[in-house]
Amino acid sequence: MNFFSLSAAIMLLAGVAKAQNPLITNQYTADPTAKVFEGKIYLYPSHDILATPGHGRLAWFCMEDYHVFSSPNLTDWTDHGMIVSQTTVPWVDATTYSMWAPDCVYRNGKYYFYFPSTASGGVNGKGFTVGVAIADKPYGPFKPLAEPIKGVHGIDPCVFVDKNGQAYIYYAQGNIYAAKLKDNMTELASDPVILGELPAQGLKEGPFVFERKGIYYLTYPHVANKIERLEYATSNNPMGPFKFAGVIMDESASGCWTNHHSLVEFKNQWYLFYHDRDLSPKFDKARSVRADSLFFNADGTIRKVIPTLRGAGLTRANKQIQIDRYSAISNQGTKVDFIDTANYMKGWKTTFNQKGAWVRYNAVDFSVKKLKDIDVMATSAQGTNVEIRLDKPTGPLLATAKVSKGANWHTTKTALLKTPVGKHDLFVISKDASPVDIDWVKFN
Ligand code: FUB
Repeated sequence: MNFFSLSAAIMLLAGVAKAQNPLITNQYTADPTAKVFEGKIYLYPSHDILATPGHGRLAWFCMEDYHVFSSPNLTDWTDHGMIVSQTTVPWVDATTYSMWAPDCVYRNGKYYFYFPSTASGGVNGKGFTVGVAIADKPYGPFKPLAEPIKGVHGIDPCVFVDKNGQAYIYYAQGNIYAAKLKDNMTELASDPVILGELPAQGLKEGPFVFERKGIYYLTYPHVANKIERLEYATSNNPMGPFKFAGVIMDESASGCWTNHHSLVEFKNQWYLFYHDRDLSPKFDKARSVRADSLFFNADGTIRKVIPTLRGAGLTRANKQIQIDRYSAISNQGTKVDFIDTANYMKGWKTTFNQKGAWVRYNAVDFSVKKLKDIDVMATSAQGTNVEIRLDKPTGPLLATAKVSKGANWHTTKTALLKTPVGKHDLFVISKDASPVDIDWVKFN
């Protein structure tokens, strides 16, 4: 690797290595399709950007390209960079910034990336249609086909390849449509039909189909009330009829109008990938991808997923542990806010303003050797003491950090009283009433 490609690789890794929610914090990401390819999780999201005069429709979705990300462990994420752009697809009208929710599947040695967008006048009718880009590797390079798929009018493509090799395409246009695909994966083999057996009222979009233990699951966002929630229906046939089976995730607590998702099994655990507006609290069309564990009941029904900040990945003790992505907090005296409301991408801080206030942060990996001390990145006007304990508020004391008084953020280094091994939950506890803001803690 030469100097320039090494620097580029380091840049792509920087800022995206997150074990918590949201997963990607250096750009907006939405509509996550997660797949397991070559032993890793590959994430194919949409890429929200903010429209500016002359570039996209103001105060609306604005998406010009796609990035692909991968992770060997749900903790370390690599951004492989841009794979398809509105300017590199021959049929896309590059003034529309409408590269909406994509999917990617593997078939016969190739990776097929499906994406909706708006065609230049005359191609395949007006409005959204679906194109295909093909690669030899899950991270590209992807070569877009010159024309979109004939006969598909809609958004949010999902392609499912059944055990017998038959491929199906699902997409949305108010309702959810399904059709068979030919073996070439780029042409319809049957006319699209509406899956009309789903709840009749309210927008349905973002279909994601998979099979588990002989049950075909059609999962989809649905506006059953005022904004989208994630629902699912099941069938014994990929073309249906599907029977409504339940809600996977309730409407967003933040009020994000859309949700869009995928389900994936990785290393014997199922995960739900979805999105919310973590990095854009005032504008819900600049979204961020999240992941949480998902569980099936013995009868194949899906247990509702409660969104967490902590997410699904283990956090290594010697990385910055963002305790504001907590697993639990004390009933009183703990608050989480943005560090800088002028730049939400700087992330969050935890404020303690009461003696005994605490944060629990689950699943820290202490398999790192020779840990000697801990850094606490904090600021406290009057100065204060912060305890770090393992597993419970009265668990083994690792250190008491004496945060000195002052207006600036600074790290306080404290020698460890014990060296933990294995996987533990971490408690960070305020020992005094004087307020303190904490950005992160990190073992060295
Ligand atoms: O990202 C644009 C659109 O918002 C998607 O296509 C929908 O599923 C919704 O998430």
